Amino acid sequence: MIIRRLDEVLGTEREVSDANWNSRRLLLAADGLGFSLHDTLIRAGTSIEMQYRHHVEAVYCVEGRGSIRNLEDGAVTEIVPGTLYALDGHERHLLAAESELRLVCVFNPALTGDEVHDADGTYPPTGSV
Ligand code: 9YT
Repeated sequence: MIIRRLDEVLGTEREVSDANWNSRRLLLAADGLGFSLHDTLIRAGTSIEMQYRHHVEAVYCVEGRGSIRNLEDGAVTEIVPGTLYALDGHERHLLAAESELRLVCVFNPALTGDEVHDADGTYPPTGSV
């Protein structure tokens, strides 16, 4: 069994940031579960265009307010605490944070650790970082 607390991750290599987000990676590939699990903060007022070409991702909002636009079909969904979205089709999407969003993110395959978005808003295939 793995027991881990957020404060053990903060300030370590499991805490990865870019200009718009701060991802606290509680579970990674090395933990051997087949998925990674992140407690992620999205900065208020930012919009991030992404497409995870090599992963599926589930995102569950626990704090904040924003929206997601599916750029494949234009559909916009409000995000409030209790909202889940799952990118089961590698959809290109735009995530907008009206206030700071706190999101629980699950990736399959698991991220290995230090992935950040490339210019296309994607992460490399697992094993190539
Ligand atoms: C929701 C989302 O994909 N945000 C970007 C950061 C990413 N989820 C991560 O690595 O935690």
